[in-house]
Amino acid sequence: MPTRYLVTSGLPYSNGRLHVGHIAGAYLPADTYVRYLRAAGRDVRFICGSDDNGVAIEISARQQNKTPQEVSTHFNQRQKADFAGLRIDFDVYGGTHQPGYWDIHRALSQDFFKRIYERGFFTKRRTRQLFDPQINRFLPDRYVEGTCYHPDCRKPGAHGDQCSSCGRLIDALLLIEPKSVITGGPTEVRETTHWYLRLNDFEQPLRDWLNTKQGIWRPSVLNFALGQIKQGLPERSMTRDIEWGIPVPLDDPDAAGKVLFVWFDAPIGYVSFTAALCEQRGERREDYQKWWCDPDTSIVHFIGEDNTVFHTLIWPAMLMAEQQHKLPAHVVANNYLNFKIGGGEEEKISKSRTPQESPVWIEEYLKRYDPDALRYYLTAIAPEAARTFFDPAHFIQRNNSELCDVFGNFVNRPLTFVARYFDNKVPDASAATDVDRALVARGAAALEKVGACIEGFRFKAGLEELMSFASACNEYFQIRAPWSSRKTNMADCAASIGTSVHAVHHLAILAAPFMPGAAERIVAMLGLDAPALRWQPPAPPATGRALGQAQILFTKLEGEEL
Ligand code: B3M
Ligand code: ZN
Repeated sequence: MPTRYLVTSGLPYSNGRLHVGHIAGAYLPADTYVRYLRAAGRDVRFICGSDDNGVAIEISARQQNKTPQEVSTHFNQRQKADFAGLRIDFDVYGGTHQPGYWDIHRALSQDFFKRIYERGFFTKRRTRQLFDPQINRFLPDRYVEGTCYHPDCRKPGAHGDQCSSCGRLIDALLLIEPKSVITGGPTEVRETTHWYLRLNDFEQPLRDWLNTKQGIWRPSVLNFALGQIKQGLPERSMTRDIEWGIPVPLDDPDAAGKVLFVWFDAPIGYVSFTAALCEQRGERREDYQKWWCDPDTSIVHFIGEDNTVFHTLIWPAMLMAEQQHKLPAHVVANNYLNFKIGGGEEEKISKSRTPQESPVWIEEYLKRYDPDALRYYLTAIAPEAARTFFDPAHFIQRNNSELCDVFGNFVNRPLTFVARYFDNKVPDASAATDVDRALVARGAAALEKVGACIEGFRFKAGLEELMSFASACNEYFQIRAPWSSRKTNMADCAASIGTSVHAVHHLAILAAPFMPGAAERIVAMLGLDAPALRWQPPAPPATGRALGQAQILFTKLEGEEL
């Protein structure tokens, strides 16, 4: 077992608000994983921040008549607040062009580039590139759109770097009928100079490394990456002709005015934010190496499916080329989460088409609803193996019939019983029966099973295990019927209620990685505090100990509300 875990979530571009699809993809599972690891006593750092450089931000700024700095800082703050509202608690939320992070990020990124340069893995090449004559500038790959040239795809809407339909890498110059995304006009081909990372030099090392992950990583991720290698990895330009970004650190007139490709510096953000975090905690900047250069640290990247190429091939190739930092132990990729209302069509959540006040935007959701309810639903429908969709009616139904009627109901019944008939003190469970002992054993087994699911990145299965324990608790309560034994056999009644209180404690521990707010509310109702959430079978509640005040755990939602 590794001694340390460095967990990252893909860095969101700081030019838009977060929606449920982002959260389900790269953030919620990572937060669940981190909470579990911490509860299990492991040493973890959880790293994220915004991806501020590059052309996407530059274009947004142009459209809004603002500077890239203004746009990226605004959305960096917005995203940070959204994450906090959902209780996605990073140790650091940096930003690749934000005050407090930019200096260190630029320095580390330039060092990275220079090391790869010195080791000879870049080819300097005079090339032809698509140019938009209307605005007199070269078009970075993201800003060219055309029809995919892969014969079995041929779909429109392919970008100059990657096809959004088939997901394969694209050479922009081969696109069929390329158009400028900025002006919509036709493009021209002109000459420029760039530095290309020779990915093909790493085909064999990448294949060997990926093969060590067989049976450990999700097959979809591995097969995709190995499939790309099989087709051959073209060299990729790591520099760009734009202004907003990290200057290319070479003493070469051809490098003047160019910046690093945003996908070159973005993953280095994971490293630079770790270094910034060390400084924030009063350590030295170099202490980040304990997390990035030490074989005892397990580095885990959580990402959305469209980032798979970069995290399984290009970033690892960069690491192999520069030779100072460790490769990730895991890359956990989720599929897209779409959106669907009633019997309507499944659609992508989009800045322009999805209504601004829709609760699929996290900012809107948090104005009205409980973050735990969303965390529950997004884990229950997690797109771990295939795309899934967010359906508001389905969300309400699962909130009401599962969270309220099963989980909340079981927590509420014994606790209100204790308040009513036992002076709100834990009753004496010494008359416990085999049925009581079986429930407690089942709780301990659930801890093992859910823990194994989370460590295996099967969050949905872990949540199902938790809910099946909650159902078992309800069945237990029905069978033991304390409302009737209260009249006939008080010792038996006390044993069933004491056991139920113990089971509620198990539920709090099990729920904590998934629904931290609910877990804290239960702990308060039990009259305990945070250490009670350690991932281990809890001791039986001491007879006579006073409980806190019982309250409703989850709120029912009405159909019309969403
Ligand atoms: N910003 C892409 C995205 O949001 C990108 C992730 C960077 S992770 C280093 O899809
Ligand atoms: Zn395609």
